[in-house]
Amino acid sequence: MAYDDLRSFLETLDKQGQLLHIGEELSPEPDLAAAANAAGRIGDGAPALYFDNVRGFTDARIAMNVHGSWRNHALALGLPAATSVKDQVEEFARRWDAFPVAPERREDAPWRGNSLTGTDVDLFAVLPLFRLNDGDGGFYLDKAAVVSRDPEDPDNFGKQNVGTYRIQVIGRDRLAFQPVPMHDVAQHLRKAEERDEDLPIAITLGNDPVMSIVAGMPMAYDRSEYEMAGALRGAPAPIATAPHTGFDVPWGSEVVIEGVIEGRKRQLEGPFGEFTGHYSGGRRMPVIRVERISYRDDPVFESLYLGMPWTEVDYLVGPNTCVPLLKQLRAEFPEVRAVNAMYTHGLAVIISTAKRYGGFAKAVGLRALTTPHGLGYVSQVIVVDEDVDPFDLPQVMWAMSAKVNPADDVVVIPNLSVVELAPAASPAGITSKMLTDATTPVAPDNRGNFSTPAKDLPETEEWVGRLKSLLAAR
Ligand SMILES: [Mn+2]
Repeated sequence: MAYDDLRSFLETLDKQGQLLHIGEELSPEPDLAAAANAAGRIGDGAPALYFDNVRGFTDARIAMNVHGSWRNHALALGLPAATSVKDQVEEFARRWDAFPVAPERREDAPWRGNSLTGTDVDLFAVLPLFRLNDGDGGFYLDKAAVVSRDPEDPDNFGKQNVGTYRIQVIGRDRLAFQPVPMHDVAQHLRKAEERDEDLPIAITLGNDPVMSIVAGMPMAYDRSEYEMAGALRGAPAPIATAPHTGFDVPWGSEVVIEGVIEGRKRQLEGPFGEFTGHYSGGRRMPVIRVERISYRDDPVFESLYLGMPWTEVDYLVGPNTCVPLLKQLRAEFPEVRAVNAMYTHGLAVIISTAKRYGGFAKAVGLRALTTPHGLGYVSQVIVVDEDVDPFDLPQVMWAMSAKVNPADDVVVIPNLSVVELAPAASPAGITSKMLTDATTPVAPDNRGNFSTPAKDLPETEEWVGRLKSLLAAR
């Protein structure tokens, strides 16, 4: 089942009991964010939240926590709600192989129905804005799919990027924008600024659930997120031409905001409670001038609470970070079995791999640091044997405790790149990185006294079944 817009997905969530409509009158602050924060504290079955009675807003519809549980993430991929995390990641990896699936261009985008242009542009007239964490410096758009093109190669569909970045509303027609240097939009902006140009941009809000997943996915620079969305949906992604920029944007968006990043201009942005569980302070960031807003009738404003994990953002970017790392590593090392990059957007990553020869596991771990995602995130890598499930943390801790001789198996490399938001980096954007080889050494690496592994008995699996049926029959 492929959803063409947010609304059709919300209907399915509702039918599946995975959407909670809160109709009682609430305050925009702190109720909306506190409710979404609480959704992350009630367990893995948490529903999406839908609000339409918010004090001070006469006409607001707000959706939060749409991807904020494994049940909702499964439904977003068109899988049964009860699908396990492991099976969701495996199915995601299987669908990846269908890339590229060409998008389907449609003419009748519903957001063409309403627009504000020129001096009528007013973000506050369209969006029911509210703050998320109590130390935030303002209102944020934190779940947008942002479209930009390579100014040196604007007709290249693959280099057109769709990404999620943090965006602060700083005026009726002004936004501050954070392009992390490792992300594709930063390359677009750098090229535009080198040419002394503004960078046109389209910010789409309230998208179909797979679009939100691919917009946060670490893909190679020239790979199209729309073609990946088609692979994950199992159906071409519906796109339409944005009226002001001419960019390809999702057909089903609730709101499409178009304008330019003003070249060589910076303005204070922040603070903002981040996915790291810490605020990032105010910094000078690029500024967007909004020139047109298009929106559907009765637009739904989608937002996402983030802060101390786990919150919606961790569900949203968990599998979409694991699978690209797995595929990028396997392209050179087919021995790689699984990658768990679920922790703080992959600042820490666990990889399981078979080994060809002594030293091989360290090579796999080092390669993870130089994948597109590794350059900006992967700071700690733990490599485990092929029979350790990296998603099973007791097994990982067994490998850490039994297989590691710290002097030989822990490698620290100083002064590598990381997102400026990483709290432990020093200076911001620079960090040392640690590789822990928690695999059993193989020849010619003859270190340790590992002798024969004590594996589960051959009869154990049969006994698991027998014990389960004996228990069920009690
Ligand atoms: Mn891209």
